[in-house]
Parts: sequence; structure tokens; C-alpha cells
Amino acid sequence: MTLQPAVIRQLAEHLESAERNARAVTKITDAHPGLDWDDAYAIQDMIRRIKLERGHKVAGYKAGLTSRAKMKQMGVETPVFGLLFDYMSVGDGGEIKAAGLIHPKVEAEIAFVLKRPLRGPGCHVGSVLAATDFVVSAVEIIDSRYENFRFDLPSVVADNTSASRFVAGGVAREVMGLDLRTLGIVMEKNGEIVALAAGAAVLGHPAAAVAMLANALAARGEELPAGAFVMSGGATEAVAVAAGDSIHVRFQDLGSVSMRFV
Ligand code: OOG
Ligand code: MG
Repeated sequence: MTLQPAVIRQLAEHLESAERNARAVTKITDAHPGLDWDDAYAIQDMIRRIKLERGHKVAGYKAGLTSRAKMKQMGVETPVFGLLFDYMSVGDGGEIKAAGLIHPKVEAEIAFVLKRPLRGPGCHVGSVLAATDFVVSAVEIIDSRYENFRFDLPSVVADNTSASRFVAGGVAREVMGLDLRTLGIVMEKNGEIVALAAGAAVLGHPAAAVAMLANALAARGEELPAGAFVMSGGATEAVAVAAGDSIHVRFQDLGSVSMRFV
């Protein structure tokens, strides 16, 4: 930790208000070059506190930068973790107002819903599969609060890993009997294929991202509770969207997810 509590609070308010006003800001490491990993998660925790004070609820957890495609696109090498809040949830087939966002991008993700809590350290693919109630297809809409969608790891962690909206698909499947590694994903924008992946693009197995998240939370004394909705991270690179765009993502065995930007 390098920052004083008052600075943590001020940076959290700064990023949270950038989100609410859909206004891009310079990345916070420009003014605070020494800002470290612990500072970044402390700012993210403070954003959670601000949202809860505002009456919002935590609706889920997310892992990000878990695929090669995403790491390469953003120029970073380490997965990150963040929170989903109630107001971020959009129904399948729903409309998303682009004017309320800065520069949104969509990502195809496999989401897990847990039947039992997962507490690290030591969680692995096997423990995640054993604790999973079902998996669903999902799309995350990320919207970095930083200018030009450019950031370094501490900045993006502090910005709650660009979390903005998410859509979960309607077909819930038990994991037993599914091979999440070979599960194909086809993303279409306005009827054209824009990205393709298989589940293994995410750390070799999407459950590995959930294990990593549980182990990272344990380092801060937290766990993934029973019933938690957990997004495992974009399997493909993220695709920019604007008002007028329709997104439709087909997931092998898990149905499809769609949304329109208006
Ligand atoms: C950070 C969030 C990445 C994912 O699924 O990889 C993420 C970003 O790229 O803005 O959510
Ligand atoms: Mg994501």
C-alpha cells in the first residue's frame, strides 16, 4: 500500500462518478505512479462501499483478462477481478442505451452459478466443477472509464475492471457431461461473425478462472458465496459497439445471448 485512506476514497469517488456521468478520465497512475496492486484493490473495495451506500447490491463476480486474446488486446499478462452490481444486469434480448456509456465493448463469456461456497487457497478446476450448480452463456459489456480505453493493471483494477453491464443467457446446463474446453463460441455483430473461440481460450478451462478468483479473494479474507454468479472472462477479444448495433452470441450447448444498443 502506498496511498493514504483519504486518497483511496478520493480516487474511488473520482472513478465512480466518471462511470455515472459516462465521462472518460485520465488513468489514475498518471498522477499516482507508485500506485500498487493493494492500492488498486483498496480503491475497488471503496467503490463497492460507495455503491452499497447508494443502495445497490452485489450481483456477481468477474474474472477478466483471462484469455490470450484479451491479454494481447490490452497489452497485459495478468488476470484481474471485479464485481458486478444489480443495475448492470440486462435481460437477454434487451436494449442498452449507448449514451449512458463511454466507449462500450462486448465480450463472450461462460458464467458459473455456484451451489456451494468456494474458498481458497487451493481451489482448482475440480473444486470449481464440484461447487457449480450450473453454467450459462453470458455477454459482458465493458466500458473502461479511461480515455481511449487505455490503462495499466493497477488502473483497471481500481476501475472495477471496466465492469459496466452484463447479459446472462437462458439455457442453464449442469457441468457434468459438458466439456467446457471445446465448447464453441460464435459472436455476431449486425449479422456478421466478428469473433470465434472455444472455452479453452480462457486459461485452458474457464473453471480455472473461477478457481483463480476464489484463490485471489481468499488472500483478502473473502470467498465466493453459495449462489454466486461468476463470469470467467472474455474468451475472444472485446468488440466495440455503438448505438444501432445488434449483438448475438451463439454458445455450443448453452444457447445464445443477444442485445441491442440504442
Ligand atoms: C478489463 C476487463 C476485462 C475480460 O473479460 O477480460 C474483462 C478490460 O479489458 O477493460 O472483463
Ligand atoms: Mg469480461
